[in-house]
Amino acid sequence: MWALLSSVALLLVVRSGHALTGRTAFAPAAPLTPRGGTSASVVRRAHVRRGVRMEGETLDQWMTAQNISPSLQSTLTALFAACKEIGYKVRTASCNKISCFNQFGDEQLAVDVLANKILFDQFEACDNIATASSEEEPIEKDVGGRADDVYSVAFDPLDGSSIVDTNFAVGTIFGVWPGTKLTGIKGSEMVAGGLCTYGPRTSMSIAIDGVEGAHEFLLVDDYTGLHGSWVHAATFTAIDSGKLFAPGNLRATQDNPGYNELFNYWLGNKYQLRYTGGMVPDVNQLLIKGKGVYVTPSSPSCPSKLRLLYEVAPLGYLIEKGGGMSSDGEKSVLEIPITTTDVRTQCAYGSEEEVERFNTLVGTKYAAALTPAA
Ligand code: AFP
Repeated sequence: MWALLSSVALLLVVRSGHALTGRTAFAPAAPLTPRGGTSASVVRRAHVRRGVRMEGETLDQWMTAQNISPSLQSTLTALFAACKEIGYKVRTASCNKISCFNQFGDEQLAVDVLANKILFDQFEACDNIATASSEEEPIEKDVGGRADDVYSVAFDPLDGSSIVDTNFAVGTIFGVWPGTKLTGIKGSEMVAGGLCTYGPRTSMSIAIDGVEGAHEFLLVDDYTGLHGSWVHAATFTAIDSGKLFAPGNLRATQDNPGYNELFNYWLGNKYQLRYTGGMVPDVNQLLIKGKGVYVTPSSPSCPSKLRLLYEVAPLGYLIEKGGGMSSDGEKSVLEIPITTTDVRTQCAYGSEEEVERFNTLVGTKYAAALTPAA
């Protein structure tokens, strides 16, 4: 009885705290601090109340413990807040045969357009973000951050928009660079990069400069009506050899003999096919499973459509920090100069052994024509 009463009391405190602050369910930066408790204590007590024990620090606790600078913390908080909202919009979208839509204000917007808007809105409200560029709007856009310490963010707001109607997992990809520029840079200069997966669960995989490994955060229900809290769930430090393959741009096997040979190697050696056609879950599985390989090679008739700034470099940063390797056929994708927002490249991610095999069999024979002149 006492347990039931205290549960109800906790719920009321949380609800009234939310109502008093007048914040929306997806408000960014400031953590919820209801009277009589911190956000962290609310999350922990709420889980215990339902008999579910979620271990792990909240996002704020974790970032502070990792000594991440306040300016980068506020940048990442804006990103996590946007992804939480996009996850909710994807979960609650309605779809026809071509697209999925959701409400934004009084408008019906396709979810990829909505995701783009949500990210820009969050970034414009963050004084530490100076420039942002989206695969949907491939320009360097001044988003108003004027703090002493500023960052620039490149992102693909909803990768896999062609599979969102089939309810496959989709995701957001992002890279964060110091300063105000998103061209004339390299992936190796990133200070954070990662992806958010909107699948049965909403999860964030992120790597941050100065923090060892790659890290997974899960969006868990905190029973506050705020659509969940981010909790640190896992650390990834190794991608080992293992017979799992994800073959992107498979049509290129028809006129890239090296890719054809690589594909036949996987089949002949009884590798396990794990490919959804969504780059976010297809690459993220390498961290989760701790093994395997993802490739998108080019061929004369089917060049890779993947963009270095919005997809290839951020995922290369994540995979390399998570203990794996990336390549464009000969070198790390983090070493390719990002001369324009439109540079495209083939790529491979995975264990050292698998990526070396990609370099040997696929190499760069059909990669040269990919990068448009600066
Ligand atoms: P969409 O956003 O247009 O659906 O493209 C997604 C994507 O760029 C990437 O997420 C996939 O890895 C790739 O396309 C899959 O395409 P193919 O396997 O047909 O090359």
